[in-house]
Amino acid sequence: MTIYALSSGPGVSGIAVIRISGPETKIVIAKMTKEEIPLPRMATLRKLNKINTNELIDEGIIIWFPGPESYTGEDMAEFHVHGSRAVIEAIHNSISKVENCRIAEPGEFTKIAFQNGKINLLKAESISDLISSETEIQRQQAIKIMSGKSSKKYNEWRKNLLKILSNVEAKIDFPEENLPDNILRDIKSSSKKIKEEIQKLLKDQKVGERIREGFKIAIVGPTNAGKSSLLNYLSKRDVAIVSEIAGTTRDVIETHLNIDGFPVIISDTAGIRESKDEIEKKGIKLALKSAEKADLNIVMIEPKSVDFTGFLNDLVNEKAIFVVNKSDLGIDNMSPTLKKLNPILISLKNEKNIDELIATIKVKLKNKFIISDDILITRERHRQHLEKCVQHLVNFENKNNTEDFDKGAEDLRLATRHLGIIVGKVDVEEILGSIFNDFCIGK
Ligand SMILES: Nc1nc2c(ncn2[C@@H]2O[C@H](COP(=O)(O)OP(=O)(O)O)[C@@H](O)[C@H]2O)c(=O)[nH]1
Ligand SMILES: [Mg+2]
Repeated sequence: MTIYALSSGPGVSGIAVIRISGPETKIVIAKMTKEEIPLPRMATLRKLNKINTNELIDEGIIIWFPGPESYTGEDMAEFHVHGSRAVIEAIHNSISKVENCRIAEPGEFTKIAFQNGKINLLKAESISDLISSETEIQRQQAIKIMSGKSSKKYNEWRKNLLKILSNVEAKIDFPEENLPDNILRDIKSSSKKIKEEIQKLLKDQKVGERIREGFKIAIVGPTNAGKSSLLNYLSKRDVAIVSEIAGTTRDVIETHLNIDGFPVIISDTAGIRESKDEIEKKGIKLALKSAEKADLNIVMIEPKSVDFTGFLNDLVNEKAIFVVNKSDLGIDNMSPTLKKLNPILISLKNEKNIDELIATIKVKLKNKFIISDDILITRERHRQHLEKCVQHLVNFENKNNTEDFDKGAEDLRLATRHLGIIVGKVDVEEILGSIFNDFCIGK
């Protein structure tokens, strides 16, 4: 089967790139150009005609990539044509008339590249991350994974575990030959070393996932403090309704921001107070949940409504920034409890001191995003397999008896398998769908 799709972004553009991959690629080129196939990897100007009628569609560049030296490993071609909807549609239409050609599914080019051993699973995922990266730090992270340091580490752990496994299996196969004590000790200490390295990686504060998904900030506090006003100010548009009527915000309203290259998802929440209104009560519950899930809470209060006996007290922790809004109304006597929290005094009305708040947010973000290691866990999928790998290694360590060796071998096999799944070195059909479906068509 040969697949084709628009690989450049949708919409009108100067140039659009249509990619074709599969055994019929050469036939498509021949039928549409009625000329000889261009030299491999040489940008070649050609007229593209409708198949069957020979009517000229457009003139463009064709690049012919004979397999296996191509992205997918199959025969491939790129048509660089003028980026109008009509041109793209006419070309798609013509290719579809060639037997065995069909439009590609989302992520299918990359899936074929993976299936043909051109890239591993981590690289496939990082290509998807790079395509969807919106901020500088997301791009840096995706390119880091693409360069393969994480895969190298996972493969190295896996290789070492396989070596241990072969020693253990030798013991099972030839029980009469006593393994020297030092080999037994070596087996244990190398598996322990790998386990500890993975555990260290797992204690990463989820930086990689945060960068990929966005750092969560919740604006919480009592009603009417100016939470929705802050969200609107930060996102530079009216996302949330601002009103002097207390209890206006009920749903959690999220917007995505780029703060100094850091991806942030900021959410405005319902003001917290005692309420009899069922819907408002639901909103308050959601607000408290958002605060709990967030990486950072901006706790907004106004000078009049500072009561630390209730929920505010629960929000005092290291992920909170306390902000007193409406400083334009005058702040006479701050309570000692509030003073201790070093609140930032701002006025959204007069746009006073908001710079300081943003600077504080940035410092907190930077502290959370410090990456000391090149190896990053960027997806929950990787974390889960690493955690399972550790579990099996712990099980292996707990088998002290040589009679337990065949069970120990199974522990090691499972541990290895989980590392293999991350890079795609085992039978992974079942997880492929979920990964490549995240792609858009043409990738
Ligand atoms: N005087 C003054 N009023 C403000 C300030 N910020 C917001 N407000 C007003 O306070 C009311 C409540 O604001 P809102 O953002 O809806 O608060 P929320 O309930 O916490 O979301 C609105 O009438 C705003 O115009 C400020 O800095 N000073
Ligand atoms: Mg509000």
